[in-house]
Amino acid sequence: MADQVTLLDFWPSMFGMRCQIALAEKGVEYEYKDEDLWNKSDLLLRMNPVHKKIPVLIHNSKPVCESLIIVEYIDETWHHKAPLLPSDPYKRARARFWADFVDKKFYNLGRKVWMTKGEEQEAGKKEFIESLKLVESELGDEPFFGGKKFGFLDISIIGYYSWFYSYETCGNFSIEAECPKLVAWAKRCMEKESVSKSLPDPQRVYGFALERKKAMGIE
Ligand code: GS8
Repeated sequence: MADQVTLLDFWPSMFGMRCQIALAEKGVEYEYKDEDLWNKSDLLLRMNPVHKKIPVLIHNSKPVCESLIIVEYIDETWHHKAPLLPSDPYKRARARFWADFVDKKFYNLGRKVWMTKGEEQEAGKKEFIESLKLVESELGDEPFFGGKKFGFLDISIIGYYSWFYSYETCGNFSIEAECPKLVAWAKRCMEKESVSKSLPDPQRVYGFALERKKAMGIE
């Protein structure tokens, strides 16, 4: 029987983008369901009763939660094509370390940049730029974080690129001026169809960010 694959997602989510890119790299066909996170579906609540968050991958009725775990699951399940994690254990550990670093830093610092003002925003911006620079140094002179090939760590980070315009506009700074190699890497990733088709238009993301700020009474 053919695999039944469904992705519960929400379009501006960099976590959901990771799953979309991994599925595209593997050429897996799936049903995409965009959730209303302010009115969650019964399916989402049943499939992720612990965190009640997207993304959730449902594979033959079985849910897999947490985006990095989902990307690893996709890599292991559809292992015949486009390996995403490095085969070398040390490189694999290193890719997981940096993906974990990105999860601990980028989302919350990014929110400080687009959601807050004044001193809090300035402090968030400073720490965000420091984190971006640390990640950029891991890239070195390679075309991708996976070396010559696009892989797990590239997938873990690239979704944030669709938010760069919002961070820059709300925070009044240029990520390209701070981290030119990182932005060149992001543009390289965008040449891949699996990435360009999975990332939303940065202007649309910015519109969403402004809507959220308005809804929360900021500005
Ligand atoms: C984060 C998912 C998440 O934050 C992962 O999958 O990697 N560590 C998880 N999902 C958010 C949407 S993206 O901002 C979410 O579903 N939020 C709903 C809620 O908090 O109620």
